[in-house]
Amino acid sequence: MIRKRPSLWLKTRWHTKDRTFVMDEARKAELKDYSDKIGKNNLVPLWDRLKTLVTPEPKSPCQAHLWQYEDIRPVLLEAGHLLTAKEAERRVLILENPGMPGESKITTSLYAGIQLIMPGEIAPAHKHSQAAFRFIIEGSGAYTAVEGEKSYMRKGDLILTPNGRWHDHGNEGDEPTFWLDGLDIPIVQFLDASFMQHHSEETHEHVINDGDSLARYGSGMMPMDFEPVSNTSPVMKYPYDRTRENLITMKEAGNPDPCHGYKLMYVNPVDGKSAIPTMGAFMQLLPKGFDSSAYRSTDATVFSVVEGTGKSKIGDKTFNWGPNDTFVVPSWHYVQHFANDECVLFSYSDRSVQHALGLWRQDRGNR
Ligand code: 1HN
Repeated sequence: MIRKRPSLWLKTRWHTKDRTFVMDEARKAELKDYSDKIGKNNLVPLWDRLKTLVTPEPKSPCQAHLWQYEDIRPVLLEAGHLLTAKEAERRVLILENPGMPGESKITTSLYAGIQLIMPGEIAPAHKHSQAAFRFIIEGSGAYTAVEGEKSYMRKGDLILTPNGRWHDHGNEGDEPTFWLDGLDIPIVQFLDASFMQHHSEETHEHVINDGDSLARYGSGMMPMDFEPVSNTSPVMKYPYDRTRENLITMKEAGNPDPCHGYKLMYVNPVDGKSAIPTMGAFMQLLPKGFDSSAYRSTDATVFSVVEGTGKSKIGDKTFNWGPNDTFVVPSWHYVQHFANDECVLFSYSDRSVQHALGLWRQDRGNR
């Protein structure tokens, strides 16, 4: 039965400051009974939820955090003696955000892990809907092969694994090799679009030489009549020696950005957009003594330190970092970097997704 209550508005006081109604206990109980009743039919009053659903600014469970390489390296090596890469499929320690325990996420939209492959090992070929990149931290002689193109790893290289392509790893050298894996797992999970397949052979046939795609697509030229097969960059490896040289040349020209120092984005040479559609990746150089202006943006960002030591103030916390450490800056948290030495920082985020959807915002620190 619907009761008419013309006098309802008289019973309610409106708090303009926090936009809430003040109700007496009887009315609160009445509304609680109502929501319990309709809940049985899987119905929920929006008036109970609106404030948490639509926030005036980003409010994330993601926390600022630093993972020191010295805490990861020895325990990952220990795993190297506990199980083979083949047994594990991928021998990886997930960098799990302390604000989202059990979720295998470093930010709400991104995954990060540190992977180890021991000399002589292979990690078998598979493919999946999730896109990945490898950012090399330590060791050489190992490779990632994507549909038969082997990219040998050196510190600071970025190697792509576009979604849906066969990929395997191997270590032909004599050093354990460590890298940071970045994947768009939470995005694919959110969209319920995950498929995965194992290859019938342990490794895909290796038929294309290291550097082949870089030569064809990544040198300011393109093969005649080239038709891209996807919106991921056709360049499989962005070698650090090139990236570093570009940053040094920019530094020599001077005029650093107050927030970023000298910063470059890894792009798909076909369209100038992000090299991987679901993940933006960047490399920046901070000159010795650089003290960046406070900056915040809506893309929570994962940083991996390549060279140098320094510290970052993220919100009200300060983290001291050095080579191979990883840290995360949550969405819409002010970040300010201080470089003790000349520093090089790799980073990645979901900026490309937010850009594509018209959601991305930044604030260059005019507080
Ligand atoms: C994967 O395929 C790799 O290929 C690494 O190295 C980490 C995490 C979840 C799902 C697939 C790799 C992964 C992954």
